[in-house]
Amino acid sequence: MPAITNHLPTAELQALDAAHHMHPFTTNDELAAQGARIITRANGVYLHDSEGNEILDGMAGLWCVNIGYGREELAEVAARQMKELPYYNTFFMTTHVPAIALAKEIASLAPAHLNHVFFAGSGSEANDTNLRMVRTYWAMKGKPSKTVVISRKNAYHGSSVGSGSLGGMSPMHAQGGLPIPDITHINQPHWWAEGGDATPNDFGLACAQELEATILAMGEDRVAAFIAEPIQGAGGVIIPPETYWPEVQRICDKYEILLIADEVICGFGRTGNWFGSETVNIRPDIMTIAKGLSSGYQPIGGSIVSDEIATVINSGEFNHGYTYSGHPVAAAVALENLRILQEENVLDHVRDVAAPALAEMWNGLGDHPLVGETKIIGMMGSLALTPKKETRAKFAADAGTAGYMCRERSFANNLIMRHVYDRLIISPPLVITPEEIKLMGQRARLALDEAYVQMKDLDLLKEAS
Ligand code: PXG
Repeated sequence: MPAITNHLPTAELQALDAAHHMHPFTTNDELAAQGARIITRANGVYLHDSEGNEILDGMAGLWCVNIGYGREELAEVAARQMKELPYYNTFFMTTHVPAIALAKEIASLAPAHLNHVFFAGSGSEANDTNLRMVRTYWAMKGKPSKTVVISRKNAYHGSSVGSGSLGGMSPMHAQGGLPIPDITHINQPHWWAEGGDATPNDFGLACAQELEATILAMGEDRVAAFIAEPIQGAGGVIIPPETYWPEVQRICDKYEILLIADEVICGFGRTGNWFGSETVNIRPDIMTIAKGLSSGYQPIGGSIVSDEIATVINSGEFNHGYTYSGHPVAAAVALENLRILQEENVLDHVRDVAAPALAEMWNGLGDHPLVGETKIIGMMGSLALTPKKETRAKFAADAGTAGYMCRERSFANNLIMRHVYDRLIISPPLVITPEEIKLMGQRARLALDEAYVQMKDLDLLKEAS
């Protein structure tokens, strides 16, 4: 079989890709017509493509390459582990050193009452675990009617049937029969888009109190858990008003509803602490982890579980698990990633250097005529595009048109930013330097300027009526 190498011409690779490769969250016919961008290698915060471009990765891959690309140590650990023990499972009374060591390390980094890890291969799988685990927990405690999980509209918890149901993305629910029963969604604390005339703090409180109203309407004997990202990522980096989380915590405590914090994006330094739960000061019963756990170098996820839940679950058999739960190579690589994060004081770099520089750059874009608000916490930021800041107006054009144009101009200027409808978002590697952040700012502003001119020419700066 001939090898497919990086040295094939771009057009040939694109044709092969279009012929055989179905991409996630993509209109594949459109992609085939345009030709996919082919990433060939990466180092630090830079990606390289098959056309020789060097692209600043403002998204750390998909919010995951926290330590940056090209760390040889992780490759070496993977090679060593593959030679020693490439695979064994953790079912049927067996274990291995990488899974033991990683579980212990995660427990030492997590809040004091979270000391137990159930491994998965991804964030989606981990959230499927959580769904089954919280229902099983209540059943084992003699309360089998507590099956409902409350989540939020526009949340992202993964793409499997369970995690996609937990998520609140309506285009996902529209395909394949989601959500499954006994999952319900309340409003998100997205003041810019949905806060109307309320102050952010009043709106945050009202959103949290919708949780209480939902619990009371269903009866607390029906509700197992509330799941949420401390800061919504894929939904558009939505940072809730400061009134939101304390009220949610109060409500979960009052009605004994388990709190699942989905830390897949927020975990491992993204918000400036080890976990987003620390940043927003909540006390979850379970945390979902993936992405930054291995900085994306290996697929691995998991659930960090409280002592109380683990005690109950461990008293019986939990009929659940994945072939690759605690995969030795993935676990060894994740452990090396955690070593680097700690020994190189990456969280200090975030808090003292990178996050302040990123905030200054990002907030500096607030004076651009397309930008309504800038929001940033730690190393994740968003900005709202609007034709009129004063009224938080939407564009007359279809939602996402402006966002797409800015994203496209950003790519054209060798900066990866994402758009979620008409919000632009960033989430760069945590190790990014002030110089690289400056370059990011220059490219982001150029993208906004170019998109503004295009939109003006196409008469797209009109407000929705
Ligand atoms: N929870 C959260 C909070 C996530 O952000 C998942 C769970 C699922 O993880 P896996 O490993 O199964 O993908 C995620 C994933 C985007 C984007 O475009 C975001 C994610 C995945 C793909 C695309 O923002 N987040």
